[in-house]
Amino acid sequence: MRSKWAALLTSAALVAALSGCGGGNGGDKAASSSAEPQTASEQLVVKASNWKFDQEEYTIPKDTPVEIKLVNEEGAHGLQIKGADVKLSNGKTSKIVTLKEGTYEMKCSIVCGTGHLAMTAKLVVK
Ligand SMILES: [Cu+2]
Repeated sequence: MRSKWAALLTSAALVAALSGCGGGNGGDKAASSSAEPQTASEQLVVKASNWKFDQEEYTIPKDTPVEIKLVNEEGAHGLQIKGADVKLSNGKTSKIVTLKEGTYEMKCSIVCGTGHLAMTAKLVVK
């Protein structure tokens, strides 16, 4: 029966190894970050390029933790959402927020060039 036990132990070790590295998103940072204990149930990706956001209007659900994520596809842009305490740029590209129903103004928060002032969009929360 020695070989059977060996097989059991081997598979147990394998399971432990697999579950050890697969868990959670951004596992290494989760432990040290206490500022944002929430877990987002939705994600909104906003893509920025010279000089616009990829949509004129974004919609997210109200009263729901949503991770707002900024992706710079071209150039260096920021994302600020008025009234939602969101200010993203290259140093910090995502934030989890829970917003009340309404329409929020989004704009670029970095003076990025000639089209900077045109970089606006709407965030509809409903
Ligand atoms: Cu800008």
